[in-house]
Amino acid sequence: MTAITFSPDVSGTVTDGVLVVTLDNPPVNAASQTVRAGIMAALAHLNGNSTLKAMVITGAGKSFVGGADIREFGKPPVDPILPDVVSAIEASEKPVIAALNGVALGGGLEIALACHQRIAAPAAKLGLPEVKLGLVPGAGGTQRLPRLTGVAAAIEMIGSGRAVSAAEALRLGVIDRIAGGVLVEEAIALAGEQARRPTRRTGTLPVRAGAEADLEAAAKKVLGKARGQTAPAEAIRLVKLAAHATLDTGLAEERRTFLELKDGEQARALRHVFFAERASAKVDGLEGVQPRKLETIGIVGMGLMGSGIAVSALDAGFRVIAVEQSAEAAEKGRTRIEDMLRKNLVSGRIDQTGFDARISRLKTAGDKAALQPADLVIEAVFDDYDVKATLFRELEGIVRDDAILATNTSYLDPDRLAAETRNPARVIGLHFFSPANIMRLMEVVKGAKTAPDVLATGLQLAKRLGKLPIVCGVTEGFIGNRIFSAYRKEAEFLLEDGASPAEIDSAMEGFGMAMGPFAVFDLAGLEIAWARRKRQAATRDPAERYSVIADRLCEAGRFGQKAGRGWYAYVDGKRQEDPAVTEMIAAARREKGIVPKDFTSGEITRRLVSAMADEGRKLMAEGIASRASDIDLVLINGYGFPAHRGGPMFMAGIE
Ligand code: 3H9
Repeated sequence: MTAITFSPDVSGTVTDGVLVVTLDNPPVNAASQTVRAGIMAALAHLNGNSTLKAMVITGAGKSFVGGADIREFGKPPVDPILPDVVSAIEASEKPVIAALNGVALGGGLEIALACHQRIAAPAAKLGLPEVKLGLVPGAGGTQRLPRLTGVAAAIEMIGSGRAVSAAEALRLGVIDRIAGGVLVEEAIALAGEQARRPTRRTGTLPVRAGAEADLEAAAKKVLGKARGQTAPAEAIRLVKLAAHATLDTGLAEERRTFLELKDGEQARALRHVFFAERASAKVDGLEGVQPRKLETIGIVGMGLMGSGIAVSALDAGFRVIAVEQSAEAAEKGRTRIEDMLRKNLVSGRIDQTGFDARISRLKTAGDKAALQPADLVIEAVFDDYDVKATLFRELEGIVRDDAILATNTSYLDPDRLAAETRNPARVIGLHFFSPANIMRLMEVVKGAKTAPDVLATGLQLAKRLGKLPIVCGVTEGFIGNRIFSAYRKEAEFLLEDGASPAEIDSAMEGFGMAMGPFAVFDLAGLEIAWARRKRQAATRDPAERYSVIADRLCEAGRFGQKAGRGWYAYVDGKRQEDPAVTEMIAAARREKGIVPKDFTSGEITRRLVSAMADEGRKLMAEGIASRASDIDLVLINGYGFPAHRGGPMFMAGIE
């Protein structure tokens, strides 16, 4: 069988009169210009050659097509553009079958939707994730998908950007078959069948509008999560348009919207986040370093954090040994972990078999000696230096010499802790965020003496847990909490200068933060930061600006939401402004002779975001963060910074 070359990454072979076209553009078969040109050449070959009756398109490697080539988005489009390729596929005289061997995302699914039949491998994943890049599908997705699934399902899929499994795609009508055996062979057989039938073109199918209530419910769900993003609402508008406009009108409007969004600020920011995530996985000095074997994770402390870490590790398939100080405390911890797993069972996130498997991999004990088989032990005990130092020394006498010791401290110095042990090279910081089974961010703290394979193992653990690991050096609070402290300080200076807690919170929420700073301080409790400020008092530069308002709140017992009062008063759990706090702020202003001024929300957000970026600059200069984009990812994934703004460093233009 001789291969026909259509472009550098598109080739074909012929079997039983069917042209089998393979796209081969590693790493994910993105629909780059040469792929698009290759498909056009293959279509011309198919329709110009009387010995051929149909065509199958499939992908080499793990992906069918991972989408349009995102790297081309900053540049002017080059012909043939994807919408034209997709239209040419749909218009083909002879049938074209999509054989979906792996992920078919964005433009990849749009190519498949224009094919006349779709058959998928059982493990294939299909989706239109463009909204996650601040876009709408730009090659017919908003017009063709509803013709197959109905409007409500298309709103949900496109508006959320969620990928579906082959089984769900079949149920929704996105694909026609799931291959039971060899995908391409079955696709060739399907092509043979189609060649004898009238061609079904997705674009000519009527749209099942469905019940208005279902449609509105789907739209509401999508918009509820969109928080300030433009693309999801635009996607809904376009899908609804499919129900009453002609295909051509719908496609033209989709293209116009796609191009407008593509050059917008939100899409630029989300593209930055996409590439930032890929860049964060590349860590200098780890090329060729093999991570250590990880099967059993030990956890010390089964409070909220330790239990969350245990659930995350059980979810990822690890064996977990979790210990507490006594059998009674261990039993309580076990109940907490089981309750968290049961919640996931009830919500349908895991099934009974999955629940049972997790429980069977969990061992709890009231004695640290049980940690002996662990490959890596994470301590999640009270954040006190002496407690942790004693624990690390004890662990050295229990675990194997090659087991890794990880601290989940938020503020203590992992290098100092490591120095308490005989082998500091096996100590690392793994800073999880609470709730640890949900939050995606994990700061992986590289100590001065952490061995490269220990760091590589920390990163691999994070990846297996489905987390986003960001490597950082040792500093008080690491990347996230150091920036958060700078943010806190600046928010308090803004109070002194004239803004109120509610004005600042409302400005930051309008900007897109999940919660405003003062609401967050109250939720987290004010006492930990107070204790830290007291610790730092002796070494603080007297010339440095310092706001006493938070200290006064703590002195008055206003420790936050749990205490019923903090920056706000909480009446029946509801947050409201408190005249007592207003007076404390006014008093602090008077003492410093500050004449309060009015701030617009734009001024508030600019000052706070600049304060974050300034601290980020310092972290880079100190070598704590290796890339500005890593800092953006920490803020976005751990502190509720809106992804569609790209992060404080992106906003400040710092690369
Ligand atoms: C679109 O399609 C618009 C259309 O509607 C309209 C057009 C007119 N382009 O994630 P990984 C790179 S919008 C360019 O680690 P995995 C990535 O940067 C697009 N490059 O692999 C990385 O490079 P490097 C809609 C891409 O196996 C490498 O591939 N599509 C693209 O864990 C490996 O990536 C999407 O939004 C791309 N489209 O996951 C899908 N995709 O090694 C985005 C990846 O140099 N992609 N790269 O750092 C994904 O979700 C995942 O990459 C995927 C593979 C699931 C495909």
